[in-house]
Amino acid sequence: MNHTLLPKLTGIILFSLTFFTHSTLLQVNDHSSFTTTSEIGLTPTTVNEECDCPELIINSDVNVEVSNVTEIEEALDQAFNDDGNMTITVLPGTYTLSSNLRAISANMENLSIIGATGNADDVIIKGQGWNNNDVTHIFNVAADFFTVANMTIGEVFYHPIQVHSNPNDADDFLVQNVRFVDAKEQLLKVSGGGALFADRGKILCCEFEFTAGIAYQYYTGGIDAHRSIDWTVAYNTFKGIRSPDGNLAEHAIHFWRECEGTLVENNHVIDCDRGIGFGLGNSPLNGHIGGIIMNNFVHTSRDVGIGLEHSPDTKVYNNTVITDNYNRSIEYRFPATSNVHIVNNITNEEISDRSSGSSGTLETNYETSDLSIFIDAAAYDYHLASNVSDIVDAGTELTEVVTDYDCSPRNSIDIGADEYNVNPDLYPELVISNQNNTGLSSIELVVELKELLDIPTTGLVSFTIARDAHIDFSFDASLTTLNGLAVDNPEWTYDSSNPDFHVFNSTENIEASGISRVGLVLNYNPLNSDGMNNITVNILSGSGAEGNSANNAVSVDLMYVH
Ligand SMILES: [Ca+2]
Ligand SMILES: [Ca+2]
Ligand SMILES: [Ca+2]
Ligand SMILES: [Ca+2]
Repeated sequence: MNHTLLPKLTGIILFSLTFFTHSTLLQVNDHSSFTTTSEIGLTPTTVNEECDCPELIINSDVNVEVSNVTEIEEALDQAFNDDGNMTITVLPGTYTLSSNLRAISANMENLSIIGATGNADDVIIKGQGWNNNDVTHIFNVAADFFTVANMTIGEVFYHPIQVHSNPNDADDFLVQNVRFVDAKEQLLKVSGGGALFADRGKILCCEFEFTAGIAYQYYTGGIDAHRSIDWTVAYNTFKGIRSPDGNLAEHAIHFWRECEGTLVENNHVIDCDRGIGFGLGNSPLNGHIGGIIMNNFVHTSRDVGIGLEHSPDTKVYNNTVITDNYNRSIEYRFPATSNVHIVNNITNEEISDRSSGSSGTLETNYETSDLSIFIDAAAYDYHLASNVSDIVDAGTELTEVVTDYDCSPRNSIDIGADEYNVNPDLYPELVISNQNNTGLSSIELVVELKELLDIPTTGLVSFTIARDAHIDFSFDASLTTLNGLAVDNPEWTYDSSNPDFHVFNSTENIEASGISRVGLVLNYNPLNSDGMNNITVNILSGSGAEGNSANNAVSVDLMYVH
């Protein structure tokens, strides 16, 4: 299923379709996978069930393919000499470094290094093992707009990736669909030390893991970020970030030392010593400001799931946090941790200020020791197994939380990271034979009604098409095929009584994850003029028990000349 597209793209898609001229079959919808096809075969990766990573934007026309370590080194030399502006496509294979690659120096802006297949397992770049300092890093980054994607990196003495904020600040860093494994220290480090900040980094759809289920020493962690502003950490998985020693490992996700505005959402933390942390201790030099931690599944094995320490104005919304061997799932500590807002979290242990002088507001959190409310807590799957009345629809509505851990829509918000689906969600798509009409013409239009949440509709489903003087049709209730598609007209009735809309009503339920199609042959009349208009289809809110009206409309532009 590929039914989550960034909503902001919808306008672009509709706009671009008007420039397709003679296609015979165009599909228009809110959820399609219309994307720019890249010459290097990038495949968006799905981590959570319905969360798609964004299409990678390649910054340059200069694309160099590499298939061995020497070619990687030569490509990096070229990127250095050309001041960046290059894509290096890494063909499938295992690349074992015997010394560090050239650092990504500040002049090498707009450099992307991307695995060719889109599968992170197909390209492996590794060092000589965690205890051999011949290779300390894979990518050591001081340049702006550096992108790395679609590969596995690790087995190094320090960090698979280090992003610098000093003396050059690497802004707009992006890592996507990368597996970080088996380094001696933190798997991704953002280092501080000067007056500058690394801004707007993004860490998306990655995995951070010690493959033995435990690290080599306590001085390690997942993401360890200093002096970072407005970073996004989303759709990642963290596993086995655990210390073998008495001292704890650092958090799976830790932003501290003058970080600000971090968004941490839709991550899955599994069997780590500590989960998500903003700030550390009681010093502003080690603190964090603001930010949001939401829609995460967090499981820790030795210490806190979510910890705020010297972290004012931080929001902790709709997380599910299970803490083994520790009696606080969420902590907010020290006097500077003020005005925090902790809402709609499910925890198995308490949410506590530790009587440390911190202050904030707690609303509609839910603590339970009964892990049978989850689908499979033993496997760290914290989706709700049933309609628990104190959780489902029992949350506080929050403008920031519009989707859940699965990127499914929220409606009557639940507590915790997973929204339990009790209603189906329908959305429309249009398949149209022709968007350009000269004189009187015929258009074959198929309206598709698709169910998104694997729940069947109950009761009447209704949709409308706005009336338009250019368009006339007669509904054929016996039609079963149109434009190469099977259509379900016998299961629909047409109501012509509304002066503003053509109204269609179903006589059958739409199956879970099913599709029902209505086929129409439209007679199009330009009415002695030239111009553009559109066909707009809208599913009636609540019809068929459908529970999300945000995706119920679709429209397609029509060009006409007389
Ligand atoms: Ca900066
Ligand atoms: Ca709900
Ligand atoms: Ca869900
Ligand atoms: Ca809907």
